Amino acid sequence: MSAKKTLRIGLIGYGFMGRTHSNAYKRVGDFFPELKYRPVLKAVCARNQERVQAFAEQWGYESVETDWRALIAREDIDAIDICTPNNMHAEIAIAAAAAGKMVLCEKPLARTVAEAQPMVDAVEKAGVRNTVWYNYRRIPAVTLAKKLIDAGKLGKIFHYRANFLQDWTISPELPQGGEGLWRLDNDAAGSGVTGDLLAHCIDTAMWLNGGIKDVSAVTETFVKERLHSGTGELTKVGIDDACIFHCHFENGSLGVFESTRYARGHKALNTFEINGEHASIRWDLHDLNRLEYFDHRDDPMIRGWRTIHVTDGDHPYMDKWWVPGLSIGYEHTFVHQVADFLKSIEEQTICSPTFREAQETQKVCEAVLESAATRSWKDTGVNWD
Ligand code: SOE
Repeated sequence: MSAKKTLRIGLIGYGFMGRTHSNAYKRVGDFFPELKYRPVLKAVCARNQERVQAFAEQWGYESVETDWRALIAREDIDAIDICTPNNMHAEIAIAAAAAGKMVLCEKPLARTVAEAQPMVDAVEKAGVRNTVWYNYRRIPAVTLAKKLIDAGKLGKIFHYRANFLQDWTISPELPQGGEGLWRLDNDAAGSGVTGDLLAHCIDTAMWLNGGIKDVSAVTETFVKERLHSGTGELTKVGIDDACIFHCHFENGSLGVFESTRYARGHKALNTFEINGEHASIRWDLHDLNRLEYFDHRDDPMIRGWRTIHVTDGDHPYMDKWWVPGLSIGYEHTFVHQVADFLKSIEEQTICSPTFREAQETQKVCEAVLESAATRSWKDTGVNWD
């Protein structure tokens, strides 16, 4: 077997996403042996020397840095993977692209469209490979949904319905800011559930059903003040705790989206349902290996919702894992995205979603927040060809 080429990874940030990405880099070669590139865990970077050293030893990174600029300057790093709070994405990505590094960035691309655009410009000017970790596209059932829609199985689409419901910020005692709670600090995150959770739903929706043309939204901040971990002061909350919006898609269909982190009884209920002229499909992250399908063309005597257990070898990605009937999990979506990224290097293609595609999702998020703030419909300006 010819020697593998290496892709030397420099990871910035080691939280929850640092773990999912590191796991994916370590496992991809075992399950996608045909790939010509293999990731090397070259360095992980974070401010706290002791904690980043411990993470490096636990996961097998060869070295550590405490200044991301030093990491980007290293000649022995090929790709920078950004797992920081959203307010750091732009500066790091722009510097990495200027240094000729490939850039993988956690979602959302940035806090605003204006902050994200120079990121798109930087990677395209430098001609470096780039992708954004909208990982739910790479759940086999979601990829299968894309194949069914693109094959015309559903026919003309009339409705798209999506939820992303969680419950972890309901306590008023939860501070904003600081380790793991930056998502509650508007300065670090840029928004609440809109950029954190609806961004996933919007990316999936546009990937499956095309561009979102305009939106009408309502947001709410239920807990108005929280202690700020950084200042210790009781501070006004600037994020949206919950968001509901409806929209027109470019293809004439209507969309309804809801997200909250106050929904008792739901830990990560990410769902979509799509209704077409011939058929409907629906999917739920809590049962991620299944895609439900209804086809009006079935014999009326047996017409009804059927469950496709998306674990057969001819289902997307599933030939890489176990045997039919045995499921995979959330963590496999990151392995799939790393595999697709490595393949895109080999084939000189793109690994979707690119920064440019993720900027379109950013435009919808921003239009949603503007619509809610002005209690009016907002055009998104999305260009989703
Ligand atoms: C928290 O809401 C969170 O971790 C998001 O930030 C992730 O993107 C989502 O996949 C799970 O929930």
